[in-house]
Amino acid sequence: MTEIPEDHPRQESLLTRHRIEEGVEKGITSRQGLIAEGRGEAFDYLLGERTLPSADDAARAAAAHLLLADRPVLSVNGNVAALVPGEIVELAEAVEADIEVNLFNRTDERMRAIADHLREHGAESVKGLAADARIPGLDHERAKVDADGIHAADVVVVPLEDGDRAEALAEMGKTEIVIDLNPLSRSARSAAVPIVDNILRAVPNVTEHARDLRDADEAALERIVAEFDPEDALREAERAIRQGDLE
Ligand code: PTJ
Repeated sequence: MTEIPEDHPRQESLLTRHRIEEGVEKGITSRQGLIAEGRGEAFDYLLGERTLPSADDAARAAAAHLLLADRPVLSVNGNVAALVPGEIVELAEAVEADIEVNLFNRTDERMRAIADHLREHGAESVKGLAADARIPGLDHERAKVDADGIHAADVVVVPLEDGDRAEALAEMGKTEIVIDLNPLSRSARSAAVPIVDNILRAVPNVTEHARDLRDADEAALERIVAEFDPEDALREAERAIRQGDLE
């Protein structure tokens, strides 16, 4: 790849593109993942490539939900694995969550490549390969989940998701934490906690909040959860995108 100078104004996003490209070359990310990345980049540009205060509140509420959960699971697809493999493992450790691979464009090769990639980044166990349960009401590959993973989870983190599964999981009564740069997406709109932020910033931010809240008692965590309003968070993100005050 062409060397990207450190002072290049788009250095960060060019490096991110390169990671996604590498993911495709390694058989981790789907080719559609390239398109998803482009869409995300456009929203991030309009947000000023920063974490809005409302997204930070959402990350804190997400951390509180995860710490309160009995069976939290972090769902990983090809873009997530390419962009934040080590950060997902750190979050899983901080909140004692399982990691499960769940793909829209599911093949055995990609499932295995992603599980291996996550193990190389420190994951001790990776679910998703058993696929011994189904999410009701979904007829595509994303319906395939592990009975002791996403199927049994009470809180699920679903980053960069398509709307169908997000809605189906919400229908199953699970608390959903969605990370998506598009505040108008169906996934963000069906989430108990929509984090409208780049996954590169959002995952480490949730981990930081989780570490900060590690010693908080249940009542304090429940207060953080109760005080968070998903409608406000979506409205705030949409306002920032529409009104944009880019410097
Ligand atoms: O790996 P697979 O087979 O499961 O496929 C994964 C993709 C991402 C290809 C699939 O889920 C898909 O097509 O997703 P969509 O419908 O394009 O939705 C992806 C959403 O993620 C869009 O709303 C994007 O704006 C958003 N997005 C893209 N990149 C980022 C992002 N959100 C946060 N951080 C990003 N870096």
